[in-house]
Amino acid sequence: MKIAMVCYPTFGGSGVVATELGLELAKKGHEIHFITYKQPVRLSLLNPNIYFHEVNVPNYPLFHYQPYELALSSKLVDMVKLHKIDVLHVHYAIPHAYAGYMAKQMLAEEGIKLPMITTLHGTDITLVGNHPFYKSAVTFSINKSDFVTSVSNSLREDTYRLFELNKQICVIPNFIEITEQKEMDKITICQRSVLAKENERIVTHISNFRKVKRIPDVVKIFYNLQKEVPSKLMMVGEGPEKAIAEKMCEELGISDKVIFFGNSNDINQILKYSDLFLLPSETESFGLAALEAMAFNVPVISSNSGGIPEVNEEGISGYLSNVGDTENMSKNAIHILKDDATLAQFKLNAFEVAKKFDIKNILPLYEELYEKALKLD
Ligand code: GMT
Repeated sequence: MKIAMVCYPTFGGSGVVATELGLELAKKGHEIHFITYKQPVRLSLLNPNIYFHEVNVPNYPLFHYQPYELALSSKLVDMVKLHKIDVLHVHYAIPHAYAGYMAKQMLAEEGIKLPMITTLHGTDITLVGNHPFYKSAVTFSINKSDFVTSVSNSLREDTYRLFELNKQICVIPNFIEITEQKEMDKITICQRSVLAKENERIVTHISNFRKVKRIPDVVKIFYNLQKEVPSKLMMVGEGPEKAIAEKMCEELGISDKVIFFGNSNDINQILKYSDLFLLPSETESFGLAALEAMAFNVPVISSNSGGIPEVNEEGISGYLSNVGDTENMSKNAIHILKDDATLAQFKLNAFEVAKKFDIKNILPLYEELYEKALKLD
């Protein structure tokens, strides 16, 4: 099949999911065309069957806002005709489903059929899409998609609750490529000693440092934890809350125990040495970052909101607490890290739970959907 993938190319879950899905489909012989404004961060163009088409939005001074949707829908029309694309798969509804629908309509005028699948990822529904300024257009474009998927049951429920939809939403959970232990051992770019002393535990948080991630909670949990268990905190990512976290660490006198990496392409190296992952988010449709950690044997301390309970299993792969209950989160973190035997058990469990989301189990669900889309009249 020839599939066009539209996504956000930056660091962030939906772009990562789209990229990994495209790469895996390409390995199976499908031809994948990424259409977006920049090469997605995890996309290597050296893979056979992978193509990247950049959407250019010329800067015209008359416009206060440059019309990205227009440029994207035009590019889609051109690429579909040029490469004879069979199916369009858009990730994150805003504005991709809307631009996709416009492309579909333009192509229909020329007698070209383009079935469209929209995958809802989270904030496109729960935070941004739900805003009154966007709601009508988001509702319209979801209803006009041929198939709609969501990355968790929780997100499906939220979508039905927040929008008036006449479409069925099919849940296809996010996935992970499972790296076996011997493969993990081969990751040697960075030494553990660069991150922490031998007697220190390594605690990690990875995100885009937005308000929804409750970054101050990450710092509070770590502050309580390091009083009981010698440890270091790895803060990976960039975003508006990063400066707040740096200031908090300084005020709490723990700056020497916290490393701020910024955006990193070496997440695997950091996760390989991590003992605990913190995800105290306000809401999270899935929590891909937590799953990525679990696949590296890292247990998770998280909030119990949104789709996180579908990924992090209470008392098995980690613990879940009410949003903002940093005392409970700290207590649970200390419990996991206090002795080696407990930590070893949680590490094993985290990996076992992560295996349920092995890409090998999830990919066929998407392929089935593409097949169905091809058969649409
Ligand atoms: O978390 C973000 O703010 C980024 C956002 C994205 O689209 O990149 O993440 C959402 O999609 C991810 C992939 O499906 C999910 O794992 C995240 O839980 C979800 N974020 C939220 O719901 C806040």
